[in-house]
Amino acid sequence: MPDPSTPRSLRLGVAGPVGTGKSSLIATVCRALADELRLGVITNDIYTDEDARFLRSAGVLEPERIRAVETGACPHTAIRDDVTVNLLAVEELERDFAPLDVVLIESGGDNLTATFSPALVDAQIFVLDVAGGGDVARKGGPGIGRADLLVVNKTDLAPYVGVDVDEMVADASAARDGRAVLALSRTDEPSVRALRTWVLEVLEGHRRGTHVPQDPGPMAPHFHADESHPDGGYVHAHAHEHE
Ligand SMILES: Nc1nc2c(ncn2[C@@H]2O[C@H](COP(=O)(O)OP(=O)(O)O)[C@@H](O)[C@H]2O)c(=O)[nH]1
Ligand SMILES: [Mg+2]
Repeated sequence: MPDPSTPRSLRLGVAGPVGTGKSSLIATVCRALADELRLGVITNDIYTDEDARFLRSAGVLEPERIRAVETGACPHTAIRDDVTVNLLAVEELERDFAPLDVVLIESGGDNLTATFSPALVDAQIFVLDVAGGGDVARKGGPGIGRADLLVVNKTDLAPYVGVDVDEMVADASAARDGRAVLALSRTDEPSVRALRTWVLEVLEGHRRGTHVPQDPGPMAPHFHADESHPDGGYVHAHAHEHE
């Protein structure tokens, strides 16, 4: 039986479009904190366990502490609308390696507007990269606007893609009403230390009971063109009731 006096792990979601560096960021967090915290990782891929295999091969955590959820189509659904498979995976991991301090959950990364449900995670990071263009932060969306932390990733590439990092961070900060924004590169030590500090602060708040999970809000209604519908697509609205 778990000790009821020990708070359960901090469940930390990492969302953002494919290729922005979510798996790499998780590897970076594990590398920075594995000596002092007990960590676990859940990945979400549509058809494969590629992210889990990448993280196991990075050697930053015992391979058994990294588990893959295969979501089938629509990976955003598994982190937002029906979180059952993810919750079961998190709870199993917490039970098998009790006590864990932090479980990192990587989203399938299919969509710029996908966010985690607060029923699944206590806090979430949204990851953009400079290669996606300097104006993407300005375009907004629930993750960019209201995730607990917005990461502008791969700043080492900025000179090659003609992006002004300071400007991108300023645009992002404006879109977030001052919520935290971090310019990150895995090759920039001070930025990795800042990420580590942020995770430790959120964990501290979670343990003290002062951290309040936020719901960034649902993604925009959208179509899947290949799904059969008389109008040529299936409206996939993810309707939620909000207070
Ligand atoms: N230059 C650079 N490349 C990075 C950085 N972080 C990740 N990448 C690369 O970006 C690509 C996508 O990273 P990955 O973590 O798999 O992205 P994910 O799809 O969001 O999980 C890979 O080729 C990584 O090596 C970074 O800080 N700098
Ligand atoms: Mg990944």
